[in-house]
Amino acid sequence: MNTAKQFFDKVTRDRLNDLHNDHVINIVDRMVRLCRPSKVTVITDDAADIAYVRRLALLNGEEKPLTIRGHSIHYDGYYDQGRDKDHTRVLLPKDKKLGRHINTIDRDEGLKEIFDLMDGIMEGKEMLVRFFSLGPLNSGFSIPALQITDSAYVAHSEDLLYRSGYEEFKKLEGKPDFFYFVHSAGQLDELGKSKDIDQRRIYVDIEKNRVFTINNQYAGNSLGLKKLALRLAINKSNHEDWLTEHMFIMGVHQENKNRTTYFSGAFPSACGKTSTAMIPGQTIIGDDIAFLRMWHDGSCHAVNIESGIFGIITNVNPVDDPLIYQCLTTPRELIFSNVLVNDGKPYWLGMGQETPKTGVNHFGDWSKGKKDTEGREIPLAHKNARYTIRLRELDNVDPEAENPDGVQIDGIIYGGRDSDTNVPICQSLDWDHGVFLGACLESETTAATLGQEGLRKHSPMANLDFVVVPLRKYIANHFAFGRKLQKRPLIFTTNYFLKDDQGNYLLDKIDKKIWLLWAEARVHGEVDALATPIGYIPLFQDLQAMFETILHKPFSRELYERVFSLRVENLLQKLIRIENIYREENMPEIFWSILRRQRERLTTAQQTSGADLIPPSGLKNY
Ligand code: SPV
Ligand code: MN
Repeated sequence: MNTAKQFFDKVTRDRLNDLHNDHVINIVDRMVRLCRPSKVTVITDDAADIAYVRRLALLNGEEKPLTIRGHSIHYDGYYDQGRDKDHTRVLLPKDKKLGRHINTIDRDEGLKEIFDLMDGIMEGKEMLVRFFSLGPLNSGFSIPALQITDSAYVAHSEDLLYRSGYEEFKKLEGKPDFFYFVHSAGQLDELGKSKDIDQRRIYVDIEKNRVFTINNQYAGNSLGLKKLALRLAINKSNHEDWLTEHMFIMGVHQENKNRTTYFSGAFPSACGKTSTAMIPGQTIIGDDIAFLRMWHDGSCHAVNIESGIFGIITNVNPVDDPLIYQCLTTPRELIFSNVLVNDGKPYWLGMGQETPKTGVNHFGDWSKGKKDTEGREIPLAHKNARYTIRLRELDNVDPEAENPDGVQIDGIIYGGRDSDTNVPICQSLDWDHGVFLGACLESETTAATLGQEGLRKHSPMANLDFVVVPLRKYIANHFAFGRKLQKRPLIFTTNYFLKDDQGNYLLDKIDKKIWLLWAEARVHGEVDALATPIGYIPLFQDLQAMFETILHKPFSRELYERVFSLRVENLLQKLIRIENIYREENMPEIFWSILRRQRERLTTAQQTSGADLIPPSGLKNY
């Protein structure tokens, strides 16, 4: 019989044995026997080991060096450019029910299928075994995670995005309290792309805190610690008493005020989450995933489980995202994915400069006008093309980013891509109302997931794709979390995407800085607000002054009246959609009572004003 031992050299064996954790050894053993790599390499926290991973990615062609020092390019497959929701399934034990929003497969059936597909999947390849910490080192928030992969690109990306945690695993003292992820890019074609794309599978086993993912390379599918760990952590936190959220964490700073106020914010993919966290003048802790817990003093503390950014590069240009642009054009360790490369230089959509007519992109050799096999014109780069960097590379990283105690969160933002319904910024009436607004979040789909763009989709707390517990449980956990807190963060909604009838955006991208700073001022009780049926909105004179002093541009009363109008009919329509979604979810009564009151307030306003669209000047204070 094959024993795992024959694949291991002494160094590998010693490194595993040094962890004194039989669970780890058994998992690695089992996966080696199943996947049959030609070599197994265990990576510790040592700088030389970590450098080996990057070298390997360059050596085997998964990444290619670019002209600027430290930059490299990786291409996922042409059909592997976003999260694959159809093939991401939760393995469901016979006695469990989770809810309609979750794509499931019978657990026994799923395990059999995936193990059959994984049989010998790493033949001829090197298996990398890596250890990470989801969250800061030495932190009560954090969860150790074991990653097994045959992709040096995946292991390298994770090195940029997560804290190395080999030593953290030793602290487990043999316990099985960790997540694990097994990935294989599968058979590769001559360009290094995953060949068996029809056998792409991402199977999430919440029973055993593990995920198997094969025949893919796009980070949202392949990197265990990103969206796969998010799903496992949502399951764990919702069976305990804390929150795992699809949120940035940032320090908000008013000019001339010597304080930092921490906010977290949940936005669906490609809706301004990273660019909010990277607004000039602010500091970033994380841009994607946060763990939130009640702290000893009754406040809410949060940590970033990551230590890097896997950001969308489309439309990053010196005007709209100066900090990110600067970082993408200077030497540092950085992986571009799915952009066009010409003469060692990367090009992407919306970069604000001339782009070449030829090069190599996610399709292969590209020239302008080239069509794919379905006859569609291939853009110069994919809309969901990305960059991967370490946060500590950035000048605007917050000094508390590695604090094992996290930071105190005083404001929470829920934002969606919504062309015609919500106002640019609104503060909820209270915590429960804020949870309700988060639960009602809708957004128009983007290229970050495979499938059609521009469809309005409901995504509670921008987290629906990852919620692997019943929605009732997930939302109820939010209500309960706030109820326990003695110092509750204020909750806001934002919408950066309002459009006029011709489809033009009504606001500039940079205007989001004002909404954020207004919210910060609300936390400190420094500005008044107008109470409306949907919550508190800013007063014109405050915004006018802020636009003037902060952005040095005028903000007209006319624009204020327009963007802060209550689109009552659309808001009421939205409540109908929300009601239909949650009707089947057996929601707690508090949810329904908030919805009823929200509807009553809107209907009364509609009747009082006799209009479907009520500008702030037409609203009486509620
Ligand atoms: C997102 O799409 O929300 C991301 C990138 O953060 S992915 O890894 O694809 O999830
Ligand atoms: Mn995300």
